[in-house]
Amino acid sequence: MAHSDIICCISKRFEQARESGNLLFFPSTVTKLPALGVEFQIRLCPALQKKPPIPPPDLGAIEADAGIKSDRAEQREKERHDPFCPYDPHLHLGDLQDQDGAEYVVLFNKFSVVPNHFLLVTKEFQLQSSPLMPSDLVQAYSILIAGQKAGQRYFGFYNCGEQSGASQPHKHLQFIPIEDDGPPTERLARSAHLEMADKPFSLPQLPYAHHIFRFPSNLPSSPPAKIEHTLSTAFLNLLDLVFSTIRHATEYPPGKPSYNVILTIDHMHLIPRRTHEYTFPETGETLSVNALGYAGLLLVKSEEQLKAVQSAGVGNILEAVGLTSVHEIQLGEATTEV
Ligand code: B4P
Repeated sequence: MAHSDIICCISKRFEQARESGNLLFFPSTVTKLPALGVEFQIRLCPALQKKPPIPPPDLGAIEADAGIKSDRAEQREKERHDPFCPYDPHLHLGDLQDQDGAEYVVLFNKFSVVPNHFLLVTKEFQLQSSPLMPSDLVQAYSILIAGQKAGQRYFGFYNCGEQSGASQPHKHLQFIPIEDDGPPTERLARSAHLEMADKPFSLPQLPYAHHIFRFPSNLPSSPPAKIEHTLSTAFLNLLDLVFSTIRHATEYPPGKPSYNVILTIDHMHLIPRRTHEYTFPETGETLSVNALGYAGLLLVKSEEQLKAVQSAGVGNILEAVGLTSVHEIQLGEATTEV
């Protein structure tokens, strides 16, 4: 299937899936919160408190089994609860395959807070804690290009590792439509003036560690081999910086590093993560943060949580669940015109 076929009827198919009752849509309201030189969006969705529970996957055991790579381990993996295999056919948008044979299914998010939120899932089970492969990146970017050509803009994100905010261990990237020129932190990245166009950079006004790469402006119309090379090189360079940031961090949790990825037509952002949730000091309540938080889109499930976020400050929350920005180990620092 072509990427454009996934995009073309998405709104109609979203409504069909919703009407069938197989896709659950949770209404929400958005509060804009100016912080760190940009307007963050805090989405309040009380209805999510009634989201049906999904059996928690045994992440530790799955990682251990993947390390063993025996037939028995593979069988055990398959037997565990995996919402993407087998997937719900009512949520199925199509299949994608790249020239090297890597296969994917595209599914609507079953628990949608924004319309047309969909997932790119590896057909065979792969670990969510594994890095993005060139084929993952190319498929994701091709979806963004198809959206752009159809006049529908999306951005992609990937929650990698136990502390990243991911809840499902089967490898999947997610896509959310962008209403305007956002998401918010992408707006900041776009306004950055770079001394060296082909080097990773960070934004001085953001207190948390993050690493961004700007793609050449002609990338969407470049030959496939150039797209693959650019995306893969960018990812590896940014991942190196994530590992380097983590090595400099004190008290980083043991185990595989966790990080978030945000992919737009113009940039790739990687954000190292220390922990998946923020604990409000006054109440001890927690707030889960995934890649969307670092895109500038936080999700809260009650008015109290919204007030608590406003009082704690978005920058403090993102710094606490990520790592403190250490500019001297970064290759480049941008100056922004905001
Ligand atoms: P993960 O990477 O594992 O985790 P997540 O997006 O943080 O979602 P989580 O499941 O932790 O939900 P949460 O209450 O925090 O992604 C797994 C994805 O698979 C999720 O999108 C999940 O809904 C989806 N899924 C699970 N079972 C499925 C099935 N059987 N078939 C198809 N898809 C399935 O957040 C609730 C929802 O709000 C999530 O969808 C989340 O992505 C979304 N969300 C979070 N912040 C948001 C924001 N600021 N704006 C809009 N949406 C937001």
